[in-house]
Amino acid sequence: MKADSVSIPQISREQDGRPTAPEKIIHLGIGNFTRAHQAWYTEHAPDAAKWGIAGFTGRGPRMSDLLEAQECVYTLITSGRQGDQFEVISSISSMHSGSDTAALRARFTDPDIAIVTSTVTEAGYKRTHTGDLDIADPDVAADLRALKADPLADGLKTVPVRMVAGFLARRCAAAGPITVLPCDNLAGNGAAFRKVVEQAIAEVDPSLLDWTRLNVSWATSMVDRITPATTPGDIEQVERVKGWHDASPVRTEPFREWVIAGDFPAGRPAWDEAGAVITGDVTPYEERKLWMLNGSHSTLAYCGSLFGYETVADAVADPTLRRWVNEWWDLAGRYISVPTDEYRKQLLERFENPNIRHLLMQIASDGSEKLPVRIVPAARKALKDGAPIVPAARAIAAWILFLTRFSDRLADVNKSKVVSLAKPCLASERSIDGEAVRHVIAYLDQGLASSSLFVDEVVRQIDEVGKAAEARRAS
Ligand code: CS2
Repeated sequence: MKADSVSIPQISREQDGRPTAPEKIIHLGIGNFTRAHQAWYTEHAPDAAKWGIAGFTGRGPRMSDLLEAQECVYTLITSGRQGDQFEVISSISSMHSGSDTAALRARFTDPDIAIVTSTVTEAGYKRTHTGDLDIADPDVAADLRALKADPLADGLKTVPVRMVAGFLARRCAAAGPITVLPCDNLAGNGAAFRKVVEQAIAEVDPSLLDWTRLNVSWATSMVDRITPATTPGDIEQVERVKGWHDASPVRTEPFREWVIAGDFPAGRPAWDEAGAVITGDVTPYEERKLWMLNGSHSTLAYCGSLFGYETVADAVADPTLRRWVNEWWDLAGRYISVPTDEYRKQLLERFENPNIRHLLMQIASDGSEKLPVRIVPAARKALKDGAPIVPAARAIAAWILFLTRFSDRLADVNKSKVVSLAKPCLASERSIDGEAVRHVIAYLDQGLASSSLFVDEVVRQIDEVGKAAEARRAS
């Protein structure tokens, strides 16, 4: 197949990759992260030839269109300080739009499917602040109605209800046990996912709960690999270096980590032989990763954008921002039960990687869903202990400033709500409205909002971060 008039051949499975493996894993939410992470681990497992992934996109069909057109293979560019390495990943066997519930149902009824994995983001769980399924969400409500009326309903929009559709089909087909292994960036993702799916089941057909109790095993995992969005430069580089056209290569860092806890009654790839850690308790690793890596990422995303930087590498090179990151790590590190010294050094090196252009704007998206899992838990602990709270208040203050300054470029699933809450905080040129600030904090966490000490510190930090950003932009 020719990609263009200059006759660059398109990447293909036969030429550049492996034969299609039989589908045994359903993945919900295929994006660049999964392609650099779970698909990499599956590719590098010794039994890769037996474990193919049926990929479903999270939202629109874009990624399935791109990958289907090139037989689901793509180039992974691993960018370290020393340069780039290229490899073809063949572990995705088929691609589908997330809304293709018929294709999803067909996979669930297949007894060979042993695992469902997900990277649907915090927002994809459709949770309320209490972690329950948000049945007032219009998409959730519409999906529940549709599936209740017709167990073969197509075009479902929300992940918890899509899972119910899959389980209904699997029960009907008596296709046997299955493991659900979420790979989303939130602590206790197995229990969190289970809760919303079981609540959706209770709404649609409570009798299915007896089946899921016997047939579904809920695993938990911590995932890590910094993976920016694909750029035109990545596509050009692959053409130049490898001599094939790939419309959707993925650039990632050399570092990767996957810690998994759970049972796999229908088996799993030998991911551990590719470096994944199988353990009984993921919690300390999840907290270390979420609070330290993702918490400092969010701090850099908001503060760094206000300072006028575009990438993580640029932001972390700024002495003030680097100090703020270290202060946040001091706060979070107190509450993490696994070692953090080496981890901190490694994080700095990863953030500084000059060959990864990780855009702050990409990380800044969906702060309303990210801050509650990245900043709030350690902030609450510090407040309770009387420990320093400034670094946590600073992250939230920077988010508030960011919401007011970048509302035109902001991507957030709760955008209109959070922007309207943030705007009154800085309604007057001269002063910050403490009550309005309390309301924004309450959106993230009621406990923090009920502490005047914390609210006052966020007010102070809005002022300090704002002034520091102004000074930096003026310099
Ligand atoms: C980032 C993460 O975009 C973000 O919010 O913090 O995607 C981060 O790069 C990954 O969790 C790294 O594993």
